[in-house]
Amino acid sequence: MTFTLPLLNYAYNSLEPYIDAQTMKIHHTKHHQAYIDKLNATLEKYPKLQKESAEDLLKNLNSIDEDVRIAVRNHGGGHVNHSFFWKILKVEVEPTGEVIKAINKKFGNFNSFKEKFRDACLTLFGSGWVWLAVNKKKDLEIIKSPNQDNPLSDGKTPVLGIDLWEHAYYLKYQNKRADYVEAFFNVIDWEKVNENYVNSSGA
Ligand code: MN3
Repeated sequence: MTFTLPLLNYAYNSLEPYIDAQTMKIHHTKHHQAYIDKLNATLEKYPKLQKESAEDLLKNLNSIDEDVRIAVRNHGGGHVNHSFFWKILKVEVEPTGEVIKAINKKFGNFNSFKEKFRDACLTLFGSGWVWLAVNKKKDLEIIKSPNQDNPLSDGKTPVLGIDLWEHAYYLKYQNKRADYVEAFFNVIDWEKVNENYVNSSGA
């Protein structure tokens, strides 16, 4: 079995003006596809690993042959992270549901959460992701990941995540990561994030 590019259930221009159509198209068809191609090439000689889901590969990195572990971590992470990211994007959905109750409980209020999340985004050095994830204690955590690492590899389940590689925003925002992060808050599909939260925490 080989991994394939998931289709988006929305048009590339549907997140405008916050994320532009050209960025979405290149990000999906070129960057995400490249992770998939490299993951498939990496697993060519490892038929046993091909039977696993990409998420399971990331959850069990330590059990993967050292020869391909880093490649699976990078390209498998790239595939899982982008597949996840596309699904949590939708324009102007009001924050809603159990996840917002949990956010308010953990961070005091939504604005305080947003501030902490933004700080994490702006202090992440280089390329990577910032996540809101559920840890083993069913508690919410803001996590900074370098490269294409995913909280799944640390036993945590992401419910929300932002791609902070420049390819995610450079065409429209250039070096202004803060503006991209601000715009991102207008394209979070809180209904999907809530679904992720409820499924991960048993809330
Ligand atoms: Mn990306």
